[in-house]
Amino acid sequence: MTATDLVLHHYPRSPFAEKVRIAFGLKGLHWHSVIQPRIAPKPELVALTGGYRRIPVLQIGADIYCDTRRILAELERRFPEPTFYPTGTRGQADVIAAWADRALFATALGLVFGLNGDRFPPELHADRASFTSGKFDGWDSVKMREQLPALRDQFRIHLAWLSDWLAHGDAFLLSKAPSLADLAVYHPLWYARSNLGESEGLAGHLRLLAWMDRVASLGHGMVEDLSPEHALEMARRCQPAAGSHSIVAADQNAPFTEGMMLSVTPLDWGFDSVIGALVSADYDSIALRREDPDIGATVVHFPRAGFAIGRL
Ligand SMILES: N[C@@H](CCC(=O)N[C@@H](CS)C(=O)NCC(=O)O)C(=O)O
Repeated sequence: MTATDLVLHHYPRSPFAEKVRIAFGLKGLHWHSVIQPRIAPKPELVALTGGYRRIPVLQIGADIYCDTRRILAELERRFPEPTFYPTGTRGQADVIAAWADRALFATALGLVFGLNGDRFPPELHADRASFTSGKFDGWDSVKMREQLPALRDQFRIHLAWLSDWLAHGDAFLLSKAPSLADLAVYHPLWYARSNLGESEGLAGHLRLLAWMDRVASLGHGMVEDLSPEHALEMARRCQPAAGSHSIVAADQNAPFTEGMMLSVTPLDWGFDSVIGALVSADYDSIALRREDPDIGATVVHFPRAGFAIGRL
């Protein structure tokens, strides 16, 4: 393995991980798969991130990319062709992704847990209840089931919007070629379809199902398994890449200076903060450097959309 190899920390049933796996397929990339646990604790993941436990996480040497928004931005930077943004789709694709990653995902998740909640182990419910700090009805199966009629309504509306949209006749949502919008809209529907089949309205949307099959056929790229120990060893052996070290000095909140200690915390769920010294920041990305007693220095990269930055 080399310092620029792509290592994805994930687990098979994670919808957000599926977004990245399909992104690998779209770009035809070779990557290494590290399977992480579905519930905390995740010692071999947080050693790399400094506390962030969400899935997926992309590791390239000692650079650690958190959140699919930041992961896809990095893949686009390193492997620009084929692009996630066919001509004219930047901006549109980002707005659609923000809707799909929150509203569409939350509806699909609510439906799966509302219908199948009893089949998931109690440890998963307990973990997700603390992970979401009381959102989603405290992850209580009975309360989640009570939400089903409302969630079904919402899901059917979402499906109808998407199906109407595809009436334009192009193969993908924003153009003849796939874009980031397709990846983002696909993963919650993949999650619903793989857990619930085509009930809950999908069966009535043949155009949408055909589009899902087209996205699925992008595949997952070329994948090789890797153990968590090997991934940690990789981080130990590598130095974080120097990068461009650009810092937006006149930030809207307060000036940023290289090396200042900051925290970065998700705004939606999984509110674990990562603390580190500022390496770089621009309008939609921020990177912190931290030292782990076992693996040494890592730089942890986040998007700014959906994250709060705190000054220590
Ligand atoms: N906005 C994040 C969301 C990530 C997320 O919520 N992932 C889920 C799995 S699909 C998660 O981490 N769940 C808790 C866990 O797996 O520990 C992203 O785009 O990566």
